[in-house]
Amino acid sequence: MKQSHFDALVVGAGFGGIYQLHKFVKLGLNTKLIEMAADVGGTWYHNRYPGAMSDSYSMVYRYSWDKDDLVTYPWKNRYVHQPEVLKYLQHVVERHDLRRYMQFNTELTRANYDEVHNRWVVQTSTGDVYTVRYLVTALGILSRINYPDIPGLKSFKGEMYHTGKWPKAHEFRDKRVGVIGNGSTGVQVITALGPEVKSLTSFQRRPQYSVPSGNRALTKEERDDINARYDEIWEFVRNSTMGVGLPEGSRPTMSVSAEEREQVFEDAWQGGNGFRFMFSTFNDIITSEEANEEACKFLRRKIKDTVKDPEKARKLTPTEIFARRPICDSGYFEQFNRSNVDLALLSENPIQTITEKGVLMQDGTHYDLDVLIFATGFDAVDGNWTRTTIKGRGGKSLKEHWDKSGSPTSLLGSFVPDFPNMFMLFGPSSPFGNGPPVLEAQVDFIIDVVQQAEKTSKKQTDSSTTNGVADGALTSRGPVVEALPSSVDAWVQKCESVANGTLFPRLDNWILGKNVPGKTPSVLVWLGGIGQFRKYLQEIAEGGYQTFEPFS
Ligand code: NA7
Repeated sequence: MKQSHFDALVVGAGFGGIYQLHKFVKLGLNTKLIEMAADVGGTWYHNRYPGAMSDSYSMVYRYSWDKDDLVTYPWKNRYVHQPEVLKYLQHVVERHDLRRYMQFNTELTRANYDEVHNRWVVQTSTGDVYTVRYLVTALGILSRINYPDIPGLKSFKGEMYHTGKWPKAHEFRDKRVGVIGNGSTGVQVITALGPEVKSLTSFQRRPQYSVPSGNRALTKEERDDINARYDEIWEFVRNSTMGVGLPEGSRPTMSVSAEEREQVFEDAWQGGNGFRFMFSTFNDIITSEEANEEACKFLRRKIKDTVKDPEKARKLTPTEIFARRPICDSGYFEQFNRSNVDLALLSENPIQTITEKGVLMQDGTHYDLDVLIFATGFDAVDGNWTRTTIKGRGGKSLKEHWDKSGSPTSLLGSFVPDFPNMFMLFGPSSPFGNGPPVLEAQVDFIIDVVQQAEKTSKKQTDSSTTNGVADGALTSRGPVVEALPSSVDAWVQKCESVANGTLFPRLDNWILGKNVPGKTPSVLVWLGGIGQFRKYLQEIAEGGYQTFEPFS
C-alpha cells in the first residue's frame, strides 16, 4: 500500500475528467487522475460497439477551449464515430501533456471525508491510498451498464455482449444475432450489423421514432466556414438549449398552415438529426400534446413509406408520443427491408426466457441465436455514484444521503451538502444536452468556486497568523466548499418544474430514472437548457456564491 497526498484527485478520464485535470494543473494544484479503464475515453472507451457515433455535430462534439486545435484538428464528416472520439481525446491528452498525471486500470473503491483534517481519503483497487483536498468524480452518466431482468439470462451458451462493454474485436459473419433494446444504441448497432450478419432479430419492447442523421462528408469550404465562425458557433452553443449547434424553433407548431408544417418537418427530416427534428422545427414539440401528435403523424408516415413489409412497418411504428431522447440513424428502418433482418415485438409476444440456444417467446416461438447483444442502456446518471462507496460527513454514504432525500439530487449536478470538496461532473440534476459544453460549464464553475474559496481561506489564514505561523488547526485545513441544503432544494425544484412542463415524464426513460427495475423514478436532469444553466452559474458567482456555506 502506498499513501500519497495530492491537492486534487480526479476520477475518470472521459471528456469531463480530462478537462478538469487540465484546469487543476493550470491552476497549479498538485493533481492526479485515476481511471478504471486501460486508457482515456470514458464512455467512449467502453461503448465501442459497431455504429457507435455521437449525434451532436463533429464541430461541437469537442472542447471549445483550445482554439488552435479547434481549427486544425482534422475531422471529415458531420458526425464523429467512436474511434474518432477516442483518437481525439488521446490527442488532447498528448497535446496538453496530461498523461503523466494519469493512472489507468485503477478504480476508486472507497472515499471517506475526514472532517478533522478537511480532506478526502481515497482507496483504490490497486491498494493505493490518497489523501486529497478536492475530489472530483467524473464517473460517467451513461456508464454503469443495465442488464434486463429477463429470466434465463445466464443460461445462454452463445456469445453475449452488452454494447456498453464491447470487446475490441468481434466476428459475426455467418452468425445469427439477436439484439435486445432499441434506444439510440440499439438503433445504431442494428443499423451497423444488418448488412454484416447472417440474420438479425431485434427484440423490441417499445418501438422508437428515429430520423435520418444526415451524416456525410463536409467539404473544404464548409470546414473553412466553420473555422472562420468558431467563436460565434460556441457563443451560440453556450446560449442554446441543447448545445448541439442547431438553431432552435421559435414558432408554435399550430401557428402555421398544415402545408407549411409538413414542409418544416420534411426539411428537418432531409436536414437530418433527432435534436433538429425535436427542437428546431417548432418550439412546442415536447410541451404541447397537439404539436407532438403532428410530429408523430409525420414520423409514423415516414416509417410506413420506408419499410416495405406492412407487418414489419406496423410493428416498428410507435404508438407513444415523441418524448424520449431524440434518436437519429444512418438507415435504421431500411435495415428491415433486408430479408435477414426482422423484429419481435415484445408487447405482443413477450420473451418467456432466454435459453441455452436463444430466446423463447411466450407463444412458443424459439429464436435460435449464436450471439445475443444487450443494447439495454445504463443505470444512468446516479448509477456510478451509488455503486461506489463515497462517505461524507458523519460517515454517511452518498447512496444513504440520496435515499434519505428520496432521490439523487445535487446543486447544479456537482455539489452535495455533507460532501464538502467533493464535486461531480454530470451528476444528478445536470443539464441534458451536448456533453462537452455541459461539462465545460461545470468544470469552469468548479474552478471558479475553488479559486474563490482558496482566496477566502487564504485571507482568513493570513489575518489569523502571526509571523506566518497559523494560530490554530482550523486555518491550515484549507477551504471547505459545500452546497447549502436549501440551494439544492431550490435547484431540484427548478429541475422538476421544467421537466413537468414537458411531455418527457409521461414515458419511461433513463432521464427520469424509469428504465431500471427497482429504481425510484425522479427527475435526473435539468431540461431547461445549457444557456439558462450558464446564466444561473453567472448569477451565483455575481451574487457572491451564496448557494454555498460561507467559505472558510
Ligand atoms: P436506452 O435509451 O435506455 O435504451 C435501452 C433499450 O433497452 C430500450 O429500447 C429499452 O426498451 C430496452 N430494454 C431495457 N430493458 C429491457 C427489457 N427488460 N426487455 C426488453 N427491452 C429492454 O439506452 P441506450 O444505450 O440506447 O441509450 C442511452 C443513452 O446513451 C442515449 O440516450 C444516448 O445519450 C447515449 P424500452 O424502450 O424501455 O421499452
